[in-house]
Amino acid sequence: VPAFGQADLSNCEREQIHLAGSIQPHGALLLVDEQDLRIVQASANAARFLGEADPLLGRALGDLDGALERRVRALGADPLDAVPVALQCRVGRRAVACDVLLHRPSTGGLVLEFEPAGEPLDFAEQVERALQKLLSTYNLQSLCDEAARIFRDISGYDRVMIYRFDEDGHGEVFSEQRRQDLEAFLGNRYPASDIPQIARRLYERNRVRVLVDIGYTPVPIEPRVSPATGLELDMSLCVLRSSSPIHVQYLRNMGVAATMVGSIMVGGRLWGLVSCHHYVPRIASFAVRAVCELLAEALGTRIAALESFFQGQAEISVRRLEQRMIEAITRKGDWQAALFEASDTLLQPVGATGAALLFEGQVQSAGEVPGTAELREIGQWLDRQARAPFFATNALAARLPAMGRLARVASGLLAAPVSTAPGEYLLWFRPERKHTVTWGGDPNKAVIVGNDPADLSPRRSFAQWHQVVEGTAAPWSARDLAAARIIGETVTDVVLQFRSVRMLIAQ
Ligand code: BLA
Repeated sequence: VPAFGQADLSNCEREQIHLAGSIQPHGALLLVDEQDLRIVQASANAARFLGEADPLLGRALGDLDGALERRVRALGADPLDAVPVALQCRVGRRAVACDVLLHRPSTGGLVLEFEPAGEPLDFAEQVERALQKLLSTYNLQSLCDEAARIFRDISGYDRVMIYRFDEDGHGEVFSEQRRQDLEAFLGNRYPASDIPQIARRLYERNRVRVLVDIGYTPVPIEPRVSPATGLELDMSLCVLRSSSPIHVQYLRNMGVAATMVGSIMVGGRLWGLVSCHHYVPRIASFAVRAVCELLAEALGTRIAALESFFQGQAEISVRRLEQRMIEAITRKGDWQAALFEASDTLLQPVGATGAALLFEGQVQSAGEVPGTAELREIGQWLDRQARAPFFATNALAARLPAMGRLARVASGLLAAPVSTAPGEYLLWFRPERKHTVTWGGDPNKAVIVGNDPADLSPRRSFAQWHQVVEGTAAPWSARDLAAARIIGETVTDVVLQFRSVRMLIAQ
């Protein structure tokens, strides 16, 4: 496992970023013993930052600031493990106002992080207006556009992106607000490997990260290993934590000088990020970060609400579809026409771009689908598979190489048998992801995808994404599968009724 700062592009997925052992220099960090509040570890700049002439190790916190010590003691067994607690203090002879964040790391002791106090800002009105706007938005795109505007207003960063993950962890710039003269990143796609799993898990806990100046020299924590525990400090929840050098290089190659990134959590999962870039160094004070954290939380909650609303809508429209088909049968009408006449109801709940019905030797379709001969071939191939009630893939060509030439329209396939007879299926299709996005420039133009962090860039990432998603469609979500399953079962019922009605008539 590569230690912090030792990773290259071949193993950066496993870099121990929470054991950074160093901080950014705009603040200072102390680790104190939880019992006697004596200093066990300190960032190398701490004495100077706190205006202390003598070395800090071994001294009591109260020796630096009696009031701070009393307040730390008063916190007692507050739930410091999950969220840092914010305090204020004044340090040094000039009594410089500081924000102090206090938390209990998994490796023991108490961490105190000192930062210059931000300007006293009153966000109450702005926050109220922002929440009202977020709550009165009824579709995902306008919600995220509004959120990007709000974050840019409040944070003042040059660029704010709402970065959304798909089921495979690949990312898309879903929404963007930027300074007019900056190149647009809206719509760009990046592979999951740009943000390692370890980092994603960290971001579920630490909801706002700030990099104040990409050009910084990290300040080491001394001693690196705690003499009390023999462990390196777990910096998961430290706001001053040094960032992975690989990520810093990535940002440097983009010309970015400072970032603030917030986590968007939906249903307990990291749905995406609010990623703010600035082109000169920039500090986001504790107050600004706190407001952004709150708004990111509100955004996640609103996204969850919209998603469950759409889920409800999808269920309703599937029920209507069912009704239409049953009515068609009872009126001796054409249930297949009923299924295809409002093709949106057939496609939208499943998130498909095409659908086809293979039934009694006939083929009907809607949207983008392969040709009739190929559809029949797929049906025959499905017959030869173990006859599960349901089949799903997002890389059809990997399962059925003959379909490679159809990747563009049919990389994703969902199949529900509609009867026990061979070759009778309802099919849904999705296109290859590669072809679902455009990019300013030729994505196939050679881009070095070697092992050198100096080559990291959005262009390289996009080329990588292209390679990774070759021959695959966006994966079917649990929701897509559920909707398809319901429609498939409905059609199976309808087929049964249709055939028994026909038999009755024939007798
Ligand atoms: C972290 N990489 C990140 C983060 C983003 C990106 C948003 C999270 C930063 C944070 O939350 O503070 C990626 N940033 C992007 C992308 C854009 C952007 C795609 O602005 C596009 C506009 N990074 C790589 C590669 C590796 C890598 C190939 O590109 C290694 C496999 C590693 N990325 C990497 C690491 C982190 C990271 C280790 C964690 C940084 C940290 O928190 O210390």
